[in-house]
Amino acid sequence: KGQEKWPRGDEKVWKDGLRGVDKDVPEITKSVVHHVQTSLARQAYNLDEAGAYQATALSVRDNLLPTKRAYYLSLEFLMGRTLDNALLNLGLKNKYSDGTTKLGFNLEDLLEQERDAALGNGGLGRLAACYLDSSASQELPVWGYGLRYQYGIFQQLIGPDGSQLEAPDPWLQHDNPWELPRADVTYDVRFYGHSERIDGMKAVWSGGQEVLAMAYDVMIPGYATKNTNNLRLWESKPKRGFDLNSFNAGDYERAVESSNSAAAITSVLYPNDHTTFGKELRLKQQYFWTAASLNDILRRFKNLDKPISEFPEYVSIQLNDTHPTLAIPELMRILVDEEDVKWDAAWDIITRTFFFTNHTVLPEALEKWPVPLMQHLMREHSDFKSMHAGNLTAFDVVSIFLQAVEKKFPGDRERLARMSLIEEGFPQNVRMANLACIGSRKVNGVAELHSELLKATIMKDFVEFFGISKFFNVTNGITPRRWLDQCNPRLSQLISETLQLPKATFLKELSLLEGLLKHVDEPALIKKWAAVKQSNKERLAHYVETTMGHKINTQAMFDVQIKRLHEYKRQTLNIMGVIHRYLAIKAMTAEERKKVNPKVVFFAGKAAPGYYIAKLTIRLIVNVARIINEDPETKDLLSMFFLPDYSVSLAEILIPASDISQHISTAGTEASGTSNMKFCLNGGLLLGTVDGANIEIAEEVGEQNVFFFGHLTPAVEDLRYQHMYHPVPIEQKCPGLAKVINEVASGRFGDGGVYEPLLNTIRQNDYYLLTEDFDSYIQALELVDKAYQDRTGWIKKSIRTTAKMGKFSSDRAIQDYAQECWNIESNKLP
Ligand code: 9GP
Repeated sequence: KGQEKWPRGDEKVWKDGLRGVDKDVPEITKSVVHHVQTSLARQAYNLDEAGAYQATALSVRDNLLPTKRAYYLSLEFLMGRTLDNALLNLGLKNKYSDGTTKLGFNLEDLLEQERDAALGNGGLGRLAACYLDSSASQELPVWGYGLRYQYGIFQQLIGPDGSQLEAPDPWLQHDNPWELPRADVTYDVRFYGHSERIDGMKAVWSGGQEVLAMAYDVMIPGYATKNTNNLRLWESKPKRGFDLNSFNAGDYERAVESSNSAAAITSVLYPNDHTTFGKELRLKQQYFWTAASLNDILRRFKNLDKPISEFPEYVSIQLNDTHPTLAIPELMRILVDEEDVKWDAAWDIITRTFFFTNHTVLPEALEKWPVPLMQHLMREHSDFKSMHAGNLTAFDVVSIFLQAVEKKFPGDRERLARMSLIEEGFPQNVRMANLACIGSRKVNGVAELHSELLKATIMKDFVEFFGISKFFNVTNGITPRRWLDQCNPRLSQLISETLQLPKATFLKELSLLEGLLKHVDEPALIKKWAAVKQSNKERLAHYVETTMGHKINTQAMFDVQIKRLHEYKRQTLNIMGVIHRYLAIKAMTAEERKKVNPKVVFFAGKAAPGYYIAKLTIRLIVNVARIINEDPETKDLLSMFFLPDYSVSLAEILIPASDISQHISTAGTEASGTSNMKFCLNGGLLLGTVDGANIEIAEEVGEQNVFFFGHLTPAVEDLRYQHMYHPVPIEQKCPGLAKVINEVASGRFGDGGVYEPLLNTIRQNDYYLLTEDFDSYIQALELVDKAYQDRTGWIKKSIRTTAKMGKFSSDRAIQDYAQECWNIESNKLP
C-alpha cells in the first residue's frame, strides 16, 4: 500500500509464504516467513537483518525440538462452551468484561448465548476434552482427531406423560467462531469397490464410492501459556457435486443421491454409549475418520523427510476405546500397498505406534462388526480367509496371530477361539477389542480396579500371551481449569486467598490444594466455605426457578446424580430410595418430622433413544417428582427434580451446588467415572459403591469423608449365580424394596402398569443387584443425614475432600500417557 516496499528478495515468494497456500514455496521459506509473522509479529516490508536472523534461528530451532507428536483419536469430544474457557485460559476475562460493559453488554449474558459443542455422549467424550486442555496447558504436542458432526447429542425434552422425547441438536445452525474451515486440507476416502493384487503383495483398490474429508480446526488454548494445540475434525463431502448424466436425464433424485450419502457420513453422532448396534453408517464413520486422520498424520511425517521405518519415533497414536481400531488395518494397508513396506516390517511399525485405552468391561459394550458388512465396505482390508503366501491382506493378522498363539499354547482350541479376532457365528463378527490389543504396544484401563478387572477378564488370555508389562493403568482425570475455576469462581478465589497463591499456581499444580488442610479448623475459612456453597446452591435454585418454575428450599441438603441413564449406574436404586424416604416421612408424626433433614434430590441425564428400560426410569423419576413436590405434608422436607437436557453447561451449575452426589453403580461395572472427581473437587461429598475411581478418591480423601455401601466386586458374580439358579422372592430377600415396588405397581405415582417392565428387572433376575444393595444403601443415606446435621463437621469434610483431589487432575493423567506410552516431552515456549 504505497510505502510498503519489499526490502529484499522476491516479492512473490514473500507473498506466497505469507499466504502459505502455494505448494511451490519451499518449506524453509515458508517456515521463516511463518516465524516473521507469528513468533515475531513483524511486517515483511520493514523486516531488518536482526529480525530476519531471529526468524531464521527460530526456524532452524524447530528442527532441534523434539518433533514427536501424539495423536488422540476419539470419536467423541464433548467440549461444552468455549468462550469462557478461552478467556480464562488466556487470562483475558476481566479485560473483556470491562470492554463489553463499556459497549453496553454484560459478558456473563454473552457467555449464555453460546451453544454447547456436544459432540459426545458422556464421560468418554468429556475425558477427551479434558485431555486436550491438559496437553495444551502443559505444552505437550498432542493433537486430537475426531468428526465434525452436523448434529451433536440429541436435545432431551420431557413429554406430558413424563417420557423422554428427542429433538435434533443443530449446533452449527449459527456461525461457529471456534473453528477454522481448512479447504486446503482434504483427503479422498474410498468405500466399497474392488481390489486387485498386482505383483503378489501390492493391491490396488478402485471403484466404489469416493468421498472427500475436509478438515475443520478447533484451537485448544493452553492455560497461562501461549501454547495452542489443535483438534482437527473431519467433515464428509461429496467428491463430485452431483451426477450430471442423471440430472440431464431428469432423474434428479439419483443425481443428488451420492452427494447426499457422502454428506450423511458425518451428519450425526450416534447417541449410544455402552451399546453398539452394528450399523453400517457407524462403521462408515469409523473408517472415514481413521483413513482421513492417518493420511494427515502421514503427510506431516513425510515433511520430516525420515525413513518410514522411523514412523514410531515421531508418531504415537492413542486409540480412545475400540472406535478408532480400523486405523490398525488401514495403516497396514497403506504401509504394504502404498509404501512398499514388507508385511513383517509394517506390523512392527504398527505395534510400536498404537496404544489402546479400554473404557469398559461390560460385554455388551465391546464393539463387534459383522464380517460381511466389513467386507462390503472395506474391500481392501477384509479378506478374512487364511493366509496364503504372497497374498496378505490387512486382516491376515488373524491367522498369523493365531499361529503364534497355537505355538505358545499347543492344542488349546478354546483359547484360540477366545483370542481370535473372529467370533464364530452367523454372521461371523470381528472383535475390535482383540484387534486393538494385538495391534497396540500398550493397553490400559482407566482406574486401578478397572485395569485389574481388564487383566483378569476380557484381556486375561492376552496377558498370558504377551506378558503383564503390556498392560497398565492410567486413572482418569479432569481439568481443574473448567471444573474448578470456570464453574466455581468463588471457590477458586477463596482457595487462592487461603493458600496465598495466585490461581494459576494451584490450577497448574493441583496437589497444592493440600495446603488447605492446615486451615481446615479455622472458623473464618469454614464460614466462607459454607457461604460459597450456599451461593452456588442459590445459583442452581435460580436456574430451576427460571427454567422449570419451581421454587427450591436452598437450606435443604442438595443431593445430585447426573450421568447417562443406564441400568448399571442404578438411577433406579436412587429413585427407589427417594420413594422409600417419602413413604417414611408420610408415616411420621408431626414431632418426628421435625427431626428430618430436608433434602432436594436432583437427577439429570439422557437415555439412548432405543434403551427402553432407561427411558422408563426417567418417566418414573419425573412422575414421582410430580407427586412428592405437590404433597403439602412432605414437600418442605423432600423434593425432587429431573433437569432436562443434561449438558456440560448444566453440569457446571449442578456440580458446585451439591452437598452430596451419588455414584452407585453395581461393583465392577463403572470403569472409572469422572463426575465423582468433579463433585469432590468442588467440595461435594461422595455417596457411592466400592467401584471405579470412587475407590481411589476414598484412598486420597480418607474413608471417613466418603459414604460407601454395597457388595464388593468379588461377590457380584456369585450373587448373580444365586439369583439365576436359586431365586428368592423379593418380599423375602428385601422387604423394604418390595414395599416400594408395590407402591409403584399399585399406581401411587400414576399408571403402575406402565412401569412393570422396569420393576420386573428387579423382581426377576435382578442382574444389577438392587435387592442385594438396597438395605445398605438406605443405611448409608441415614449416615449422610446424620453427618449433615453437624454442619461444621460437614464443611470440614468438604474442605478435606477438595484438599486431597490433586491426583485427579487430568494434567497428571496426560503426563502418565506422555511418559508411559508416547514418549513425548513439553515443547516449552518462551
Ligand atoms: O463408563 C466409562 C466411565 O466409567 C469412564 O469414566 C469413561 C471415561 O473413561 O468411559 C466410560 N466408557 C464409555 O463411555 C464407553 O466405553
